[in-house]
Amino acid sequence: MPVRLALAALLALSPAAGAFGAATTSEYLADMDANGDGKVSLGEYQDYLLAGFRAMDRNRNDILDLDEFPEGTVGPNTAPVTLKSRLRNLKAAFGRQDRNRDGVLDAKELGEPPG
Ligand SMILES: [Ca+2]
Ligand SMILES: [Ca+2]
Repeated sequence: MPVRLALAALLALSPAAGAFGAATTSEYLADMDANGDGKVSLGEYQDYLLAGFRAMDRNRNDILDLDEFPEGTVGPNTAPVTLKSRLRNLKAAFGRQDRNRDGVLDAKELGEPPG
């Protein structure tokens, strides 16, 4: 099976991956909001956005090695991505999106792109 098809199949199997097609911010929030309290905590945010990483990390070593990247996305400067660096980046993005700094994202904050 070509790599791209295999990846698409993996993403389709991942429950959260389909959520990227969520039509509205409130659907997006509901998909991320694992405990249903109407807000998205850092843990929920990271879990949701790591679904793609986990689907791509075929050998489950918490590193996306270059041979695990989708075909055609690896350039001369592409470096492997570690789970640790991905978590750090997501934490930084979460912090930028949490405009009122209360430690959670509400629907309004989710609807605004991180600035
Ligand atoms: Ca790996
Ligand atoms: Ca907030």
